[in-house]
Amino acid sequence: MNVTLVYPRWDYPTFGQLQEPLGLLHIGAVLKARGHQVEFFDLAVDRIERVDESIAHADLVGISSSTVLFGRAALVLRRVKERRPDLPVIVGGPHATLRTEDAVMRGFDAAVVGEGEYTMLDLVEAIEKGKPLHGIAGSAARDGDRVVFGPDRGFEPDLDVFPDPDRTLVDYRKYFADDIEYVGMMSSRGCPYNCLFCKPMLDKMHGMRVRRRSARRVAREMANIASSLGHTRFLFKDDTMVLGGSEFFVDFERELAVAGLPDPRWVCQARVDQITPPLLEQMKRCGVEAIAFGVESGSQKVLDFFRKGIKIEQTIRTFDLCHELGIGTLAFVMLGAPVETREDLEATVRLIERIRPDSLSFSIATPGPGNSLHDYAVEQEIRNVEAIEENDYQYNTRPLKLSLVSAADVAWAANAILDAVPNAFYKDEMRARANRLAEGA
Ligand code: B12
Ligand code: SF4
Repeated sequence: MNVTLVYPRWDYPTFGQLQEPLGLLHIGAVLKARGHQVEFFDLAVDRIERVDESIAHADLVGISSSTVLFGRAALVLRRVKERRPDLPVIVGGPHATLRTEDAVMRGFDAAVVGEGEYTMLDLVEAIEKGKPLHGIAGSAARDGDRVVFGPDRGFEPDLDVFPDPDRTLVDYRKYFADDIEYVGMMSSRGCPYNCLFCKPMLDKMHGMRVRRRSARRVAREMANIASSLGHTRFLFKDDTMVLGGSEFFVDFERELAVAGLPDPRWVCQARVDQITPPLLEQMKRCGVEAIAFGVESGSQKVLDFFRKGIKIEQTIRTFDLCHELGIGTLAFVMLGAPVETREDLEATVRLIERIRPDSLSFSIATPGPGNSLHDYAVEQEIRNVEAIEENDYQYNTRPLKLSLVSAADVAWAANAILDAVPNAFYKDEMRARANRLAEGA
């Protein structure tokens, strides 16, 4: 079958190095392994007219969408159906997982819940055989006026059985910016923590248990990328790559050498409470250049409200350790908690001044579908934005009604933390966002 895969990042305000949508590259890989032909378009770098050309000879379209992109996913759906009403269009990714029924009612022929590799293959088989799409495990589809869910698919326990994401579908030259040339990787799926702005949503996407790929498979994938594409810098997108402690990285160091890639450079995300000196030293031996940490706030009260499960002292200790070992740091900060006061914002500014991250990025606490912050905001009647798709964590600046601070206070804190980090990436763009906060947009 000919399958057209689309990432609908169409006119989405973004900056910095674009990241390849790994989920669709995984779907592309399993389809190709079964002998299907795949064309892939990311509308951040490809013109929509190329999708029009592709669907002229396609048997199926697959779209991946987060919540913020869902309106754009629906536009692509409409455009496809205007040209080829007969062509099945399937949606997967975070929004289809979290708002499955809505996705089907919006007109998609099927919506995939959670991990998509096996479900996509079953849907393709059903289409090939002319069978109905409803009733397939891990998906939902319309049967007359009803949305019918297939049985729960669960999650593949052994991630090593999946093929590597198919990177031949992507032209990395379109993604790299300035000196930033990272190829995205994933060494695990899932996270055992319980942050208010993330859980239980993430469990629906990646399962309750953390599943890891073997160090050998990860190292081999990196070596293949180095030999086929010539890239040796990687960005691990795992939520909890360092959860397994030093053990994984001891294996990783050995496997990188076996795979013929002794000196890769990579960056990852981690929690401050996971870091120990031996772990950091072992990560350094494996090539870590920088780590991004969810610092979130300098107020313990706000951290506890977010159910973040970290202590301010752990943040300070971890940043000190990284500085000592020459490992770069990025701090993610979350402003706009409904319990936050001016004093809490000042504590956050002081913490950032104290830990001196090399770079920084701030978001605004946003009630997304399926996260506990959303339930809290509904209960407390403090949502400012009713339509969930209109929330986007950065550009929609007032997702919650804040009663303890003003928009100007939040903007002040955003500007002050940027002032404290002279070399933050994309500082001008973040400054512009901070200033929009002050306007109370
Ligand atoms: C890397 C990342 C980014 C990167 C790159 C995004 C990209 N191009 O992929 C950047 C930094 C740009 C980013 C930005 C944002 N992100 Co982000 N991001 C992630 C992260 C950490 C990893 C994504 C990933 O590659 N996963 C690995 C792949 C294998 O999983 P997957 O994409 O889910 O795909 C699987 C299934 O979903 C399914 N599937 C996916 N697509 C399709 C399509 C079809 C047809 C089928 C059948 C199946 C299928 O099958 C895949 C394989 O099993 C996730 C958290 C996470 N753990 O997934 C958050 C996450 C997706 N991001 C999130 C958010 C909120 C954002 C932002 C809105 C934040 C902001 N404004 O700053 C923006 C919006 C970006 C956008 N355009 O959508 C939320 C999404 C919540 C939601 N309801 O949509 C997540 C879940 C984080 C969280 N815990 O809140 N993000
Ligand atoms: S925010 Fe990070 S640490 Fe917290 S639950 Fe989500 S993935 Fe886990």
